[in-house]
Amino acid sequence: MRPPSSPAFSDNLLTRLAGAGRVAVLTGAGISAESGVPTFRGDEGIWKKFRPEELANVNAFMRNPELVWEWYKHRKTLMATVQPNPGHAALAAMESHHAQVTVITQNIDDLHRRAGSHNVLELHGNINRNYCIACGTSVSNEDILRQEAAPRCPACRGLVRPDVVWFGELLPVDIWDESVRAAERAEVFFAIGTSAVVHPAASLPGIAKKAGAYLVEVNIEDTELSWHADEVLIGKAGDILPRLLNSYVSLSH
Ligand code: BJW
Ligand code: ZN
Repeated sequence: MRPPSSPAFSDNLLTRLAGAGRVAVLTGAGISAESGVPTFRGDEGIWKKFRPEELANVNAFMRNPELVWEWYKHRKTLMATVQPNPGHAALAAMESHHAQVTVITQNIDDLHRRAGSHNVLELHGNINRNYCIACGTSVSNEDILRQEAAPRCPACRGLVRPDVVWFGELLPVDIWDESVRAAERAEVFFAIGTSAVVHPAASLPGIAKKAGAYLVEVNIEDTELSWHADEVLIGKAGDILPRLLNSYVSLSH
C-alpha cells in the first residue's frame, strides 16, 4: 500500500507534463521554507510582531529606516547561509525535459539561480542588491553589513535601500511583461508555495489559465487560488516536485 504522504499523480497531469514544450512556474516563499527561509504569512511567518505590509513599504522605510534595515540585515545574513532544496533542484532539472521552463519568482533569495535554473524572472527584486535612493549608486552587501543601523551611500551619503519591490511600488516593467508572456504561452503552469494574495504576481496563474494552461498548485494547504486550479497537490514542494519529475520523466522514456 502507498503511504499517505506519497499520493500518486493523475495520469492527466503526467501525460500533459511528459508532452509539454513550455512550462511556467510562479514560486513564493513556501518553496524556500524547506531551505530555512521563513515565509511571510501564517504561523511560520517572519517576525510575528509585524505584518509584511508594515515593513515592506517606502513610508515605513522613510519613517524608520533603522527598523526596516534591521529586518533586511537579519534576512541578508540568514539568506547568505541557506542552500537550495530538492524543490528548487527539481525545477532546475525540468529544463532537460521541456523546450522552455520559465521560473517566475516572488522570492528575493536567489535560490532558483543557485539551484541551476537558467530562466528566472525575479518579480520582487533580489536581496543581494542595494542602491542609494538619492543618486542610484549600487552598494554591496559587504558595505551594508559593515555599516551600523541604516547604511549610507559611499558617494553622496544618501540613504541606501535594498533593491526589492515594496507595497505600492511598481514591479520592474520588462520582467513583468516577460512573466505575462511566459504565463500566456505555458502549456502547464505551476503555482508553488505562494499564498497568492499579493498582486500583480497573484494574477499570473489566472492569466495562464485563461490562455489555456493546465494550472497546478503545490502548497501545504489550500489558498485563494485552489479553487481555480485544475489540480491542487497538497504537500511540501521539496517532496512533491522531485517525485512528480521522476513520475513523468519515466513516463516519457
Ligand atoms: C509551502 C511550504 C512548503 C509553506 N511547500 N508550500 C490588486 C488587488 C488587491 C491589491 C492590489 C492589487 N494590485 C496591487 C495591489 C496592492 C498590493 C497588494 O497586492 N496588496 C495585497 C496584499 C492586498 N501590491 C503591490 O503594492 C505591488 N505593487 C503594485 O501593484 O504596483 C502597482 C501599484 C502602484 C501604486 C499603488 C497601487 C498599485 C507590489 C507588491 C510587492 C510585494 N513585496 C513583498 C516584499 C518583497 C521584498 C522582501 O522580500 O522583503 O513581496 S511583500 C511579500 O509578499 C513578498 C512576497 O514576495 C509576497 C508574496 O508572499 P508569498 O511568497 O506568497 O509568501 P506567503 O508567506 O504569503 O505564503 C507562503 C505560502 O507557502 C503559504 O501559502 C504556505 O502555505 C506555503 N508553504 N511551506 C509548499 N514547504
Ligand atoms: Zn548616493
